[in-house]
Amino acid sequence: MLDEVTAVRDSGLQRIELATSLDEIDRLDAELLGKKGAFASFKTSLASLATVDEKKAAGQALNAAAATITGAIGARRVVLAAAERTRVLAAERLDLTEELTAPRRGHAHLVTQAWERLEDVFIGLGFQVAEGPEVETDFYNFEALNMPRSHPARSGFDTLFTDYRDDGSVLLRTHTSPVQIRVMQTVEPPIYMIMPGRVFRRDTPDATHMPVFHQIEGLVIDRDITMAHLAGTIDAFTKAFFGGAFTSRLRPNYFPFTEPSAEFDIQRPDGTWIELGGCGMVHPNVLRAGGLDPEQWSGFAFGFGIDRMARERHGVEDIRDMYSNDIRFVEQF
Ligand code: FA5
Repeated sequence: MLDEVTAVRDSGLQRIELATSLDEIDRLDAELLGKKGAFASFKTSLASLATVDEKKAAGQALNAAAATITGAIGARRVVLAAAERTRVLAAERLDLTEELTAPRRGHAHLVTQAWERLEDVFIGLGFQVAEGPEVETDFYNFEALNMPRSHPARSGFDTLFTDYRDDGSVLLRTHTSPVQIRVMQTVEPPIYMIMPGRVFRRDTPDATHMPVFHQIEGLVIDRDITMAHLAGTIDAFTKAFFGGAFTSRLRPNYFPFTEPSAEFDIQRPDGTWIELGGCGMVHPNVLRAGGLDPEQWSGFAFGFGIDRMARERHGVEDIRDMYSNDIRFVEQF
């Protein structure tokens, strides 16, 4: 029996030393020292020894081996508990120095860059910048722009209405043209103003359309302003924004708030054309709605899509990509 005790003690000590977790130590503790463990069964078999001396010698050896095992388990527990604690602390540690040591620089969004560049170009041409509200009244978005309630051109703007007052009189502006009226009502001519901003339409997103997009409105009111001033301004702008290899043209069109009206296209260096916006001579009814006398003042207005310009300038195929929030796409510009 003494040999057996020694063998169990030695193999036990070895396994304790190799244990890598507190769970494993608990299992070994039960297996060796527990009520149904190896040492408990040795104790039971003491009774079967023949002489008192044998019992005494085996009992002492058993107690000594059990004490050795108990000590080894306790010591290994301390080591494993410390390792476990270090591991948990490392896993839960918040590395607050990370941002300081590896800063990542962001930059303005593609559309914001185009917006700011447009402002720079027009400020260089002598214009000032104004802005208006995104939630507008029917009066500013339609009525004052020569589109009374029954006007068929209203249906060309897929309007998003608010439920404020429930009569369709408060809406999300469908274009930046209402800011023309707000400017005329508050600024004494001569007026050389641009009005960039966000606009909303119930348009289904596709490669060239978004339901929320951006326009830049232009308004010039002075004495004896003609269509030639409009064409010259648009061409100067085209070259300043896109580069000297681009030209522009006006194509006859219809807008209720300008007469005559035109669509404004630019020609790429490869000879192809792309439509960027609308323009024309401010309609007398619009001047009147803005509180100006059409006999004294004349002017032109234009409205371009900023998103389409950003798309064109950077060769982006699908306007939706600019809003996908895919950092790999946005970081290219
Ligand atoms: C207008 O909104 C007129 N207010 C422009 C205007 C101003 C004409 C002043 C005359 C005088 P239109 O609906 O065509 O016009 O829109 C102008 C430009 O906005 C378009 O040429 C296009 O570049 C852009 N645009 C229109 N709808 C969308 C859309 N869903 N997504 C992105 N860009 C759009």
